[in-house]
Formats: sequence, structure tokens, C-alpha cells
Amino acid sequence: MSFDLSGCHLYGILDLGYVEPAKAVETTRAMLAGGVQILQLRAKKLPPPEILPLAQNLAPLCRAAGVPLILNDHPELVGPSGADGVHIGQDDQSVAEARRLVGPGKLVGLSTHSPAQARAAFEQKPDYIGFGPLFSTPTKPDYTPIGTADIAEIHRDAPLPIFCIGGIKLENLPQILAVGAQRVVLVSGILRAVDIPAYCSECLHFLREKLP
Ligand code: TZP
Ligand code: MG
Repeated sequence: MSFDLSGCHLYGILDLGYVEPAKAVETTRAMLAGGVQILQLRAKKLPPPEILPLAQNLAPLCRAAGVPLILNDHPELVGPSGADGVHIGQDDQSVAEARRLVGPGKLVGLSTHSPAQARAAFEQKPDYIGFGPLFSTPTKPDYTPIGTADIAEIHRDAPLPIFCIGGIKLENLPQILAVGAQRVVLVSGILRAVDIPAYCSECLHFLREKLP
């Protein structure tokens, strides 16, 4: 059985564009201590043989915290690393193919960058989608921000969890929750925080307080 994401609202990405591989374990511990409810390892510049041992080190930490570990790309590393799923993009393999590669009981997430892509994703039945970037972000510099105007509409009757992403920080959570966001992904907000556990925990408290 795979994870039930219905209670997950704070998704943190450990992006190795911000964190040296040598600090991956320490940073993961800090994110988990702060209460992230899903954790993704995103290592765009590392080859699979270097991602595998990192993921193998993070998997037991996430498992002990009851938090699913998701690998960005590399569905073939999910089984060997003990991760809980994969996150794919619009230019990667289909959700069905990613699901075949990760095997049963694992999660498959899909990035979407417009309402049309989000609606098309509903048909592909991933376990969740990312929706953004809402705001411009140094983490994904080549993407045009899509803004917040479509958030409410895309949540209406959505058949799966939607995680808003892109330029989201503790400071703008009120703004995006006010327009209907329910779940958020943070990367640089968390990884540039002076106190990562405190930052994550403030985000989580805010989400818990404001969401129904
Ligand atoms: N996909 C859409 S925006 C984004 C990804 C991976 C980056 C979000 O990073 P940040 O630092 O939280 O803006
Ligand atoms: Mg990808």
C-alpha cells in the first residue's frame, strides 16, 4: 500500500543546487525535525550512481519519520534505494510508464505548468501533481510564472492532491491560501532558512491553523 497523502500539506524538496551532497543527511534531518510531510531528493546535476547512495542514506531517516521519500526523475532508482516514489515532469516518461518502473505501492507525482496540463494530468492518474511555478524562482529559472489566478478553479473537483509550487515562502503562504491553495512545496525558502527546523515548523503551523 502506498502513502495516503490526504493529510500532507507541506512538501519540502532537498535540492542539491542549494545543498552540498555531504550535507544531505544533516539537511534531511532538519527538514524532518521541522515537520515536512513529503520529502523529495532533487539532484539535477548528479548521475544515477551518485544519487543512489544518497537516496539510500535518506530513505531510513524518512521511513523512521513516516515521511515518503520521493526521487526527482530516476524511477529505476526507487526500488534499489528504498524510496517511496518518483516525481516526473512533462518531458519525462508517462505516468503509466513511471508507475510500471517503480512497481506497486509506490507514489508517482507529476509537474504541471498550466491549468490545461493539470486537467490532462487528472486523466493520467498520478498520486499528486505539482502546479506552478506560481512566482518566478531561481530554483527553476527558465519557467514563466503562472500566477495565482487559476488556483481556485483547478482545485474545484480535483480528483487528486495538488501541491502549489514556485516562489512559495512562509511570508506568502497567507496570499496563496487566500486564493485556494491547500498544499505547498517549498525549496529555497526552506533551504536558505537560517534555522530549517524552525522555518518548516512555522510553515506547518500556519497551514494547520488556516486550512479546514
Ligand atoms: N517546479 C516548479 S517551480 C520549482 C519546481 C521544482 C522550484 C520551486 O523552488 P522554490 O525555491 O521553492 O521557488
Ligand atoms: Mg524530470
